[in-house]
Amino acid sequence: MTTPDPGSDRPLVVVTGASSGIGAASARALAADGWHPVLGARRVERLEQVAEETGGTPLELDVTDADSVAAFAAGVRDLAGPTRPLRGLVNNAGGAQGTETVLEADEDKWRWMWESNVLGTLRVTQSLLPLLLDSGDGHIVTITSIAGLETYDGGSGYTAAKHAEGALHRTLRGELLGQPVRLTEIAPGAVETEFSLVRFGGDSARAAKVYDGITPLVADDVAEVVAFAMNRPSHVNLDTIVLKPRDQASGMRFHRRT
Ligand code: 8X3
Repeated sequence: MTTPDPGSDRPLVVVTGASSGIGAASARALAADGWHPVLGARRVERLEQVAEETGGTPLELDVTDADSVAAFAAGVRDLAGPTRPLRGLVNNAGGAQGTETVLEADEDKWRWMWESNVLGTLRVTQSLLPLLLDSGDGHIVTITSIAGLETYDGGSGYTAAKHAEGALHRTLRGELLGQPVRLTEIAPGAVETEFSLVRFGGDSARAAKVYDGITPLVADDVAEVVAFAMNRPSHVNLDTIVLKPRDQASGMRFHRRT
């Protein structure tokens, strides 16, 4: 006798960058709302922890590597089926490296930001779109950033990549018009996660300064918005959602209490 899979009647949602931060929090929020999260990231051990908490499925994924994305997509295809369609994709993997001016810009950091934010989102979206369409009611949520809507000093590599990622996502809104798939762009401002630690190459003192004297958003604040958007009825498409801490007016303007 085989053990029934408790996730078999829950729709699948792929979450990239699911090992920590906004990705892990989104997986938790969606699991609580009845989704079966398929968790993609490079750090498999951490993914397994999130999988345990959410009843989800961990699958190794490096969005900067086309072969890794192909293997990941094959794994998702194996999990999906008529009782468990792939109905959601949360494009969350990505990040920033450095705060050099344009004059000092480091090409390797730019390349990594384009690979992880732009081409990563392209690869994952391309490979999963057929399954999302087959479900008859798909939804793509892309976590961009306020950096996809404005520029700020020292942010050129990241703002350029996030603008491009936003353009890719928004283009789909037109190209897929008439097809059963919704598209939501969520553009957060300052969220305290590992984001700044990665940006500053592991320098925790510099990372902490970003949030000095403000009350930043936390990953759960964004995750609640992801889940809210995905749980609207099929005819309701929340198109673009910008969320910032009350203490932030723009990428460069904060109210700091210190
Ligand atoms: C992170 C927000 O303002 O550092 O995506 O670009 S910001």
